Formats: sequence, C-alpha cells, structure tokens
Amino acid sequence: MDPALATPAHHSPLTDGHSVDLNLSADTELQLIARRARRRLLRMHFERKVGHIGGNLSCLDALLALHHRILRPEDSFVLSKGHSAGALYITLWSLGLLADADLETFHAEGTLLAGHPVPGWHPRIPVATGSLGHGFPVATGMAFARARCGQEGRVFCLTSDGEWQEGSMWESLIFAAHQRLPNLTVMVDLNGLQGFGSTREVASMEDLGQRLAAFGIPVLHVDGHDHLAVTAALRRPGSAILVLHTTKGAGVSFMENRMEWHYLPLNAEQYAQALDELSEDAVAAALAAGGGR
Ligand SMILES: Cc1ncc(C[n+]2csc(CCOP(=O)(O)OP(=O)(O)O)c2C)c(N)n1
Ligand SMILES: [Mg+2]
Repeated sequence: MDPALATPAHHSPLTDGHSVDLNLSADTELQLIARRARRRLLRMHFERKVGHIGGNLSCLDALLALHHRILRPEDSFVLSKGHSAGALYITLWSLGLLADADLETFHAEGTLLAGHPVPGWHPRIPVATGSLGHGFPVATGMAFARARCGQEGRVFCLTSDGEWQEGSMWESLIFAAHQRLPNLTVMVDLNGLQGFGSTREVASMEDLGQRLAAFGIPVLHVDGHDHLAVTAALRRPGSAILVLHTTKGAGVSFMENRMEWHYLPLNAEQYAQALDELSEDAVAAALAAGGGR
C-alpha cells in the first residue's frame, strides 16, 4: 500500500463521535467514514426538509478522498456544482473542521451553511457557487494567477456533468489548455442525470470524456465511488481532468439513478429506510463481503 495512505496511529477524529478501528486499512477507514458521512448528510437534509440529495451522494466519495487524502493548506478547492454544498459541509465535518452545531444551521435563515456555498468564512470555501458554469472559470483564473506568480499549491474543482452544457465551461477549458496550466485538476461528476432527465436526453455531450480529451489535457476515467482510485488519480502531478463515473443517489437503493431525487426531500419513512441501509450492521456486512461505499 502507498505509505501516504496509511491509517494514522491514533484514534481518528474523522467520524460522528465514534473512533475508527486503528488496524483498518486506509481504504476501509474511508469507507466507514463515507457511510457515516452519508448518514449525517441524510439527517441534515431530512431535518431541514431540503433536496439536492442525489447529486450530493454522487460526489461525496470524491470529496472525502480529496479532502482527507490530498488537500494541503496551500491548495484550493472550488465546488463548481454548488448545489452539493451539503456534501462539502459533511466532508468538513468528517475532518472535524465543522461541528454538529454548525450542521444544525444548514439552510437556516442567515446561516453561513447555505444551500449553496457562501464564500470567505472557511478556508475550504473560497468562492460563491451555485450558478452552474461559474466555479470552474473562477478555479481556472485562480490556477492561472498562481502559475503566473510562481506560487505553490494546486487548484481542484468539482463540476457536474449537466454543468458542461454551460458555454462558460468550454471557454475556460480553451483558456486552461492554451495556457498549459500546470496546477489545475478538474473533476466531472458523471452521474448521467441532470434536473429534467438524463444528460443524454436533454442535450447529449457524449462522449464527454472524448470531447474533453480533445483539448489536450490528460483525461482519466475513474470509478467516482472508489476512494483509492480517486485518491490515486488526484495524486497525479500536473493538470488533469478526472471523469468520475458515479451514480446519482449512490448508497441509498431507492434513490440510485432516479431523477426525482435531484429535488425531493426525505419523508420520515424514506429516511428510516435509508438509515437502515447505511447502518453499522450493513457497513460491516458490506465490508465483510468485500463491498465498498
Ligand atoms: C446557471 C444555472 N442554471 C440552472 C440551475 C438550477 N440547477 C441546479 S442543479 C441543476 C442540474 C443538476 O444536474 P447536474 O448539473 O448534472 O448536477 P448533479 O447531477 O451532479 O446534481 C440545475 C439545472 C443552476 N443552479 N444554475
Ligand atoms: Mg448530473
């Protein structure tokens, strides 16, 4: 195993009050963290009666891999698919960078933990996003400025697949490719669904990976729910585009690949069923069977 992935030699603070078994492999540790993160994310959305759950679940594993394994203080991250702010807050909570009391203010009047990121109050939330097609251009500018000024640090950006229907994304890609930026990693959450159907039905960009590759920046295809694969791809030096093959609603059977879970809040029965599927017992069974997520 990559030594950089080794489990810390003390109790991990990365969970919802439980400590992680010290002998677990780093991969298993992240799987457990991801299960707990899913449960906390669902609770947060259930308590506030808000949606956007499907797209939060599709990118949560990549966010966990990035924030737990890759990001250094000199790096920056931009959540271009700002409607997945919940997954970012939960990721920061899983690192002990946000508290339960913070999460309880999610979507509340006047909160900093809004449904789309409010910038500037947390070092890992540098940019206001939510209007799709906005974050990636900003991330490109940040990477350009760093490269120009000879500054350390990489810029990471998470985009959605529907977002690539925005013209500003392609303008930025033209710029990034032309400038041969050395420090920009863009992830595409390729879950195949957007607000009103599949991306294929609404405005097909297939094969998106090939289209992106035409710009000359290396494109890597990764299982977006495989923490080790995502970590390895993110660790690659230089600029790259990571096409994350994901499932919208990943981890909750009745949400997976269902467009309506872009919008729906959970009712009490659905919440109970989802928690059942993500229970500690279910985690143990899945790990024993060699399963992920
Ligand atoms: C410019 C803009 N238009 C419309 C919206 C409303 N909106 C929010 S999410 C979304 C689409 C969701 O699909 P996708 O972009 O693929 O995200 P994911 O599947 O990851 O949730 C839309 C249209 C928006 N946020 N910004
Ligand atoms: Mg999508």
